[in-house]
Amino acid sequence: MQQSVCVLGLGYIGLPTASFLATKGCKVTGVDVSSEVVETINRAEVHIQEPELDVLVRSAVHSGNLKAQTEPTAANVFFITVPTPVRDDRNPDLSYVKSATRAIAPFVEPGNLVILESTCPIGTTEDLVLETLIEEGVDVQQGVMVAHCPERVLPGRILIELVQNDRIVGGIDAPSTKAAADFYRQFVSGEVFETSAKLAEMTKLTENTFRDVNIALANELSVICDKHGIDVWELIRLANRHPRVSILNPGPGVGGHCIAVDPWFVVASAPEEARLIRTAREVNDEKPSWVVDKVKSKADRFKAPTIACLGLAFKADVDDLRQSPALDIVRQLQRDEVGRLMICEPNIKSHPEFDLVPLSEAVAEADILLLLVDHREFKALNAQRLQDKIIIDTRGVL
Ligand code: SAJ
Repeated sequence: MQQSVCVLGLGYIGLPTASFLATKGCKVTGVDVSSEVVETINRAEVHIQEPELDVLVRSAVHSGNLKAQTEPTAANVFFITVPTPVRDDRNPDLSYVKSATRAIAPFVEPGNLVILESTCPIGTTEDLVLETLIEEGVDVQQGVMVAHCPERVLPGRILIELVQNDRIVGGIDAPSTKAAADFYRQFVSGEVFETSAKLAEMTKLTENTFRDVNIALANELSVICDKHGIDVWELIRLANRHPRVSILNPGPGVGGHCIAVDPWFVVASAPEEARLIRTAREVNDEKPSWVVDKVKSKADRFKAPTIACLGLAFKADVDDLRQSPALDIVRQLQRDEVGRLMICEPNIKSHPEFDLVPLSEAVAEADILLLLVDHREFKALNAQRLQDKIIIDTRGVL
């Protein structure tokens, strides 16, 4: 029997998942609250930039197996892939998970499987998803299965990692765990590990926290090295020659919608205990202001400096500006009128706040070259052309 799947939330995780399952023969309904997103997908087009995603979506829609709409429908398997942001008070915002669960409740029947893929605080699968289904009148005792299987894909490599990464699957009970794990085993080449819902939730938070804490170490080292006039990149390269040392890269701060967010879920769940995790978040959050101060100290030498700001995205070779430290830095420089800014972001066509200029123009006119993102275009810059510029390279690529 053909499996029917309903995917709630057609963003960076939901759209690749829905399209991938459709090309593997599942009958997929993709659901998004935005009618613009729905129309784009039904035209076999994409609203997000990710390598090969356009090809996959085209093939999924043309096969007749992927249809997008604004309301859920009946299915054997429901995926919840909606955002779980952090609020200004650093507490998780689970309102999208709640409303997605409410939206599917009228369609969930005995034997169905509900999988939460969104990264979430410990206990969400049981205390929010399961409880909401019960509140909405779903008779979960009749064999409705609920599990958490956190997404783990890296933006820029989503379609590869969707298939190849190992998966952690934790159900609310043994049948849920088994059903969800068996579902993934049909499609992924990585290993599928079975555990409890809570442990699956904490595993995902731990992965992103590990990275945040390690980047914080690198960022702190970069500030210390600057004070001592030491090249932090050389330092890390040499220290990493030790067989048990592997320091990550410093940068202008940590961005995106995952690593800069998820550790706060751990802190919120254990505010007294999560001391290192909180401090790491603060170290990374303070880095953009440190970069701004650095630019100001160099700009002071000029009457009216032109500053080329290279990159706005949160990391290399993506068009995603969410929680981007580069964007934060450029905004601070503009607000403080530090100089004439020439902003270059090759991955987007335009920006509502800033005029974007071509790279060659920015480089030609700059007194100060501020490299904020290690996009491939910037890595390829000819050192000869930069000789007379002051370079502030937050990514260590020039
Ligand atoms: N960054 C540094 N230095 C580094 C590595 C990264 O400053 O050495 C910065 C990046 O520039 C960026 C931020 O950290 O601003 C995050 O980038 P990333 O590439 O480390 O991670 P994301 O946010 O794109 O994706 C992460 C991944 N998690 C892990 O690698 C543990 C991905 O596998 C998750 O699926 C994703 O979060 C998610 O959705 O949670």
